[in-house]
Amino acid sequence: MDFTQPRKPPTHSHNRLVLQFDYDCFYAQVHTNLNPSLAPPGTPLGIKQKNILATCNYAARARGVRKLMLVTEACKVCPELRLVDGEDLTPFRDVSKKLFGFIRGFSWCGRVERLGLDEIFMDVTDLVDHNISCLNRNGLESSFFYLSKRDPEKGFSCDLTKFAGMVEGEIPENPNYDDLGFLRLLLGSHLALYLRTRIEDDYGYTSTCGVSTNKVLSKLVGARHKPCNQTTLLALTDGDVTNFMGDLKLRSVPGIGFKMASMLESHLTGHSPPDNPHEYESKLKVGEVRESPKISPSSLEKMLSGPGAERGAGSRIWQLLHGVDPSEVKEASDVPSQISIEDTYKGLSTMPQILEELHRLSHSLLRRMKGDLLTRDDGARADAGEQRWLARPRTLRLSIRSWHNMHAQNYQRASRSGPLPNFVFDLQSDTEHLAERLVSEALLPLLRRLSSEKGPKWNLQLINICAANMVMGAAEDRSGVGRNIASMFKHQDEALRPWRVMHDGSEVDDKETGERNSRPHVPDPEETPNEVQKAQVGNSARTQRDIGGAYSPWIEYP
Ligand code: DGT
Ligand code: MG
Repeated sequence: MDFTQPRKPPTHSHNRLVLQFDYDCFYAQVHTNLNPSLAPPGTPLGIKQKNILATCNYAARARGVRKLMLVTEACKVCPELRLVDGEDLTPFRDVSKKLFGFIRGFSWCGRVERLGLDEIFMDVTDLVDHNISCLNRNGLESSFFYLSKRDPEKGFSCDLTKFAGMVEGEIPENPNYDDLGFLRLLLGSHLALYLRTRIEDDYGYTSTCGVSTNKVLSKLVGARHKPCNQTTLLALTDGDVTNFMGDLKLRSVPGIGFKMASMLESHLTGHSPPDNPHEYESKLKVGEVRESPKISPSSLEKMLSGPGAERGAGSRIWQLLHGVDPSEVKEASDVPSQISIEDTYKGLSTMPQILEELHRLSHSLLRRMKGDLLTRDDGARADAGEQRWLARPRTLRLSIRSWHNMHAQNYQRASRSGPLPNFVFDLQSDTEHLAERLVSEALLPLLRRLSSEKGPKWNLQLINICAANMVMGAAEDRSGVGRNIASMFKHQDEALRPWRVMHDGSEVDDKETGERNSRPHVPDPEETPNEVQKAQVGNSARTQRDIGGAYSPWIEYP
């Protein structure tokens, strides 16, 4: 190893302000709000999906119940635990959409990004900078935060002699109110409190928020005080940021996966990496890695090299180790880049079982497409009020994961794709009928093409069906939405860019179309990096998840 390679720390940018919201025990709050009698205050509640707890409320956590515990184990730990089935994701998605729309309404620049169902990033630099320019330094305790440039009455009062919520870092005895970085964080903390209070008062949802200068830092600091609280990372210098990062566990950094952490650990300690990195709990701290002379952007790049590796990944990890994250909060889009539904199984082996599941998943997919891609045409056409497709996916992809050798935990994921038949856009036919046709006319042929992947017999552990390759408007669309096709492609390109290099190594050639189906595995846009990680801990934790949205999480390095 060349120890002389440059280890220059990356440069921080302190000129943005990013808020990260994360609703507390989200699924549990959704069910409690739908049915308050379910869990009066103090009652432990778990949301189960199959045999696992997707989440539990904080009363349950206080009694030792944990997210992703087996239901049997949770009931042993807390016999009074109330359980609700959370397999139907519709209520979670509906609430998530509603709250996202609400928060987005406060943004001036539109940079509001949803990650998973319960996390939102919001770049509020413009709002905060405008308020800094209006600041009356002689009356800080009775300040007014303007939420609109045009309407001076729209806003809220706040006391800017102190931060709102918790602060990570030293608050100076005599703060410098000319320090733009300090002011941004101070004002950002009050905006965060205001928005959290509104979400709670107007909709009944408590949340946690992180306030910092980029997405990674705001997410990391937001997790410091849970639930129902917020934390501002008062890090005004590069040194403050690296200090904050130094004590964190490597695995807690969004974007650093199990494999990466175990690889780094074995690189630093000289021990061979564990057989199954997913089950491995690395205790390594960010600081230990960063300070090691063996680690540099180029050594990281070498470590990450291999088929499908992204160029520049070494520098990106080097940046993360220093808390540097140049990624922008993406502008919200009304159109998801793809919609997909999947479910996991203990091993589907007979054709009737597989057909039944394909039918069920198709039904969900079509319902999702209608929910996410149909819009009311209120004026562009003579027959105002008619529903039309905002966008149409062109490709249907069927992916399976099947056990080849259950004892060796040896499974393979494979997929085939083909055109999504036009009949699915027929608004006159009922969804049940369309789902049946989709199975028989499109999915079964794809399944037949997958039969070479199944081993001696079908033994399916996962089925995923995905409507991809979204095209805005439609050929027969007379309303002019088609004009946006170029910008849609540009947006889609941008949204998918982070994954372009992440080949799902087990995907196979799509022989019939002649194209290599090496499309990177696009992580579930409604799944946070955390969800990806959790799902890897125990796949049984993943039950039917429907996937859609152009809300791109960061790259999850393996
Ligand atoms: P929190 O944020 O710690 O107060 O708790 P939650 O429940 O909000 O957890 P979070 O933010 O990690 O995830 C949001 C929701 O997403 C959660 O209520 C259930 C679901 N979820 C998260 N991870 C997984 C997973 O690995 N499997 C399944 N099935 N659902 C998950
Ligand atoms: Mg949450």
